[in-house]
Amino acid sequence: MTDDVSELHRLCDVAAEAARLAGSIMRSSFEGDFSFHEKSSFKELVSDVDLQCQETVVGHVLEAFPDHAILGEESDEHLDWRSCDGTVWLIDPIDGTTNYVNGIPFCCVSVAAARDSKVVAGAILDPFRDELFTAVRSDGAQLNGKSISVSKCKNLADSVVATEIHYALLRGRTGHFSGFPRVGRSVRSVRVMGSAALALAYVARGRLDAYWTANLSPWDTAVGQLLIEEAGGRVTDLAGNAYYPRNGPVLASNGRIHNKLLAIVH
Ligand code: 2AM
Ligand code: CA
Repeated sequence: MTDDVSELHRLCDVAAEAARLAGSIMRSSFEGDFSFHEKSSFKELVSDVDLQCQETVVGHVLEAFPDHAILGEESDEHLDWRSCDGTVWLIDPIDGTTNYVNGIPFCCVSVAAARDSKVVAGAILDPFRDELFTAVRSDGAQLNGKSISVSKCKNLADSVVATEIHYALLRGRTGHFSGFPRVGRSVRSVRVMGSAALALAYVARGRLDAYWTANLSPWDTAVGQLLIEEAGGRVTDLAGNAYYPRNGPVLASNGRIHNKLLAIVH
């Protein structure tokens, strides 16, 4: 292992440790008496548990690397992570907050480390199934320490894909919905999971063949994109252009059905 790779593994280990700390808060507070409120609209919630998890993750990362920069979903300021010098961490303390608040145990914590405008290592933890997805750039993707790869599905008719719905509707992005019936008719089934990061991890693991949506944020996709690419899949915008974690649409797949989906998603 070169120094460089071992350095990236160190980032991955710290991401995984931070995710485990947040995961244990998520589990112990689940169905408990926490409070939550709306953010910019009635469709976006943040709970006390999100804030506690973010504080814990940030605390752990900064203890290990005091001079690194932080972009967290629940931070007051959202810096442009690609213009940061050195290492920047992209943190989603609970991805799937609406699921969490409703007592639906499908959500995760996502912690990524990026350098030179690229995500280089990260971890997604599903604390309810004890599934830890990890990836290191150019060194593969793993689930609980075992290598994972995307599905082999080649035909849309055999594929199971996932998406999100609500934000697109509110912002008048009806284009997402004009593509929806075409996708629905072409694939075996469409799922709405409610946690983008965990759905992306499922694409990397081959449980879903693809995932697309009209609008996500950088912390939603940072680890998921790396997992999928390291597991042999492909991530682009909805026009097939190169993707990096940002505010906007995304199409992630096993690669084999990517072009067929691109042709019908928008
Ligand atoms: P969150 O739970 O961390 O807010 C379905 O709700 C998915 O969309 C979740 O992954 C959710 O992340 C994400 N999401 C929620 N609000 C969003 C927003 N305003 N923009 C983009 N993605 C959002
Ligand atoms: Ca999120």
